Amino acid sequence: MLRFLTAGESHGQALVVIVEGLPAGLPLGEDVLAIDLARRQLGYGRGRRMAIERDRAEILSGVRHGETLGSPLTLLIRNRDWTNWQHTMSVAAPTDDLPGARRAPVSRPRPGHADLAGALKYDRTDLRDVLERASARETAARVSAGAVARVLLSRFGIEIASHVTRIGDAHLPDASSVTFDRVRQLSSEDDVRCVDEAVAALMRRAVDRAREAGDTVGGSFEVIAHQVPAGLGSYVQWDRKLDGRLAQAILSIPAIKGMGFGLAEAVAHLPGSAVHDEIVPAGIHSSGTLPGLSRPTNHAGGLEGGVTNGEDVRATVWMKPISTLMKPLRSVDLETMTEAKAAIERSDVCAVPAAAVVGEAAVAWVLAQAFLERFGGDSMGAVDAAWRVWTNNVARRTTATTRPA
Ligand code: EPS
Repeated sequence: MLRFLTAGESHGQALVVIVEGLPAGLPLGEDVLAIDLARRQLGYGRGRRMAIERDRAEILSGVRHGETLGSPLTLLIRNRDWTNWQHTMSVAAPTDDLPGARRAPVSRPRPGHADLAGALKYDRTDLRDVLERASARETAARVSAGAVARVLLSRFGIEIASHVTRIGDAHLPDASSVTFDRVRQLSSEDDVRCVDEAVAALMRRAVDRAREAGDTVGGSFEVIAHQVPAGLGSYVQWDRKLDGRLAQAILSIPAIKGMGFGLAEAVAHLPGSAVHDEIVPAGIHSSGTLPGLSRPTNHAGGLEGGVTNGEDVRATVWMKPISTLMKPLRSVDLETMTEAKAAIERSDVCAVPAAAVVGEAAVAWVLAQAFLERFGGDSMGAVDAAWRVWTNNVARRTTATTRPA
């Protein structure tokens, strides 16, 4: 079973990830992990923290001479900001010589953040004890795990990309018509990652307006996984359905409030004939990964019955505006139980482009899990062999010329 856990506070020393269940023999190095970590740091509307950090995952275990060993992989992402927080975030109990926090305790929960619910749940009075772990900083750890998953998937031709479809009132008129190839062409240095330059300019303006108003702005993005084999996930049990598993991974990203596959919410008002994707014999080109078959549309977003169907997996995701407002909303000071403005922490005005990169990591992770459930083994040699059997079988089943008369 492929699994990972993360640890680390936003202003603690580091984030740590332990990944277990990788087959031995997968080529892996730190440079490839750095690519997605750098992409996550970008984005028009990001705050000052991103100017401090240069996220890089160090591999502490599980790899030798450039290949995985089958043993747990440990990744360490140091927080450069730690030097400014070592007293406030000190592990040791405060003493007379070192009185601990240099920053005042946080007592005014931000509406929309985990502050209030977390303080009650863990019985903490300084909300910093909650917000440090609830912070979206933790997504750097998830992105490094997702980058490992991406390395595995890319060996079998599976690619994942994302694009921003809305920021505030600026949106693409028809995101579903955007092809994977167009999304793949987006530069990793693009600060909005929208396929339409005119819409991107409006998106930047929406962020500027929010910043000037002391406000924040949300949006939406789409993650597309390309060349996904059919048959990942299963319809036989509720918790094996891959759409449900992808949704769990995506909805657990901070500030994500909803998502849908393919047509998403439009399935609620269109007739069945306009929703379901016809199946036709392929000419020279099949639409997805099934030779001999083609789907003229992909409204299902690559999943039918909770199982991948060979088309691109397409997930649209909605992100709320970040909850730290420079013009704060009303809250209650939990020390005095009197009305007060919510606390202000350093934050971002908009993190939709960054969240899209985290969304890619979530999709990569779940697909890699499902891939190894289907084709897994202790070594990459075993995985490669299982994959060859599958691709031969699919070709035999779906190509008319090879079928017996
Ligand atoms: C983030 C790091 C955080 C925030 C942001 C995302 O750093 P800091 O709290 O030091 O500014 O910039 O987190 C939030 C907006 C949030 O609400 O938690 C990161 O690394 O992505």
